[in-house]
Amino acid sequence: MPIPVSLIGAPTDVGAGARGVSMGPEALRVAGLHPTLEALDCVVQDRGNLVGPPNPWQPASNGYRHLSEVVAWNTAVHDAVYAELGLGRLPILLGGDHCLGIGSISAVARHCREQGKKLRVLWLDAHADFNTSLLTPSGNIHGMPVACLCGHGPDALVNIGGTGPWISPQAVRQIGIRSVDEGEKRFVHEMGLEVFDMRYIDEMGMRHTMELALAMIDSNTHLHVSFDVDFLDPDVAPGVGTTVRGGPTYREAQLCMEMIADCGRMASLDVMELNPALDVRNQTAEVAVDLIASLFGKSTLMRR
Ligand code: 5AB
Ligand code: MN
Ligand code: MN
Ligand code: MN
Repeated sequence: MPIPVSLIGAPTDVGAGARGVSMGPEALRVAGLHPTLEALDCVVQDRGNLVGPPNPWQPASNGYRHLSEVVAWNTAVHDAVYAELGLGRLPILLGGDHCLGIGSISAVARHCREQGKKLRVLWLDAHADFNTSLLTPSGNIHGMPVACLCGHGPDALVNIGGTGPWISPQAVRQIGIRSVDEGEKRFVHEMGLEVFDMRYIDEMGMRHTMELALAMIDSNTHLHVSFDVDFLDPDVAPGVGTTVRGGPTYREAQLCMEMIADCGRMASLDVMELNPALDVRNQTAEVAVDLIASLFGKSTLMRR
């Protein structure tokens, strides 16, 4: 059965520490995302790009950079993602920086609340993105979305689109983590987030990691994948603002995506933090599109 997919571009870097992820949506389109999905039995609608305020590039105030702009962009993302889910379509958010995971996942959680569905969020990232205004070393809100979604953040973000908190830490599985700030680390433990960090993946392997991350997902579970491209090792994905050495290889990442596809429950996706200004000949966008193809069932041996 063909899958109805909607592409939603969110060209902003208001939540990031480096400029340039605002060009991510176009780079993914140039790398052939739309035809790639169509070849995998998706019926694709490109909804174009959302609009929002420009990046004022100001220092942090009260622990946040650009809070009002971040709220405006996330409101637009929330509304767009929520609308696509209501149409029975699978939204793919093309970021843009990862602060937009707040708008996207709050919309998914709202949809699940209304439909009586369980939600599982896979957070593929080098970072835990669990900072608060008191813990953050930067004030950049792309380092805070998971905390905001769990109720730890400013009211305007915690309650975006309705009454938050939108998720509990128990709904989240983080994979690929290898850079967490000191205070953030303590808070991750305190809140009981389930983290499969790189040490875990090194020792246990990606297969075992994904078996655990996908455990207990049933036919009533909505699986959301939030893919920060800096999840990948910088050798294969240099085009991101915050590279961290020692990430999953190309094949480990492919296996991760293939196992998500096999579970058959992915119903929404974010592709975030791609920075074409730091890329070489759009190679990181091309790798991202390859991995998205695997998420949608492309398998090396055509098992389907
Ligand atoms: B990303 C850092 N922890 O809070 C902070 O790329 C980096 O969305 C956050 O994962 C990286 O500023 C945010 C140092
Ligand atoms: Mn992130
Ligand atoms: Mn990251
Ligand atoms: Mn980043």
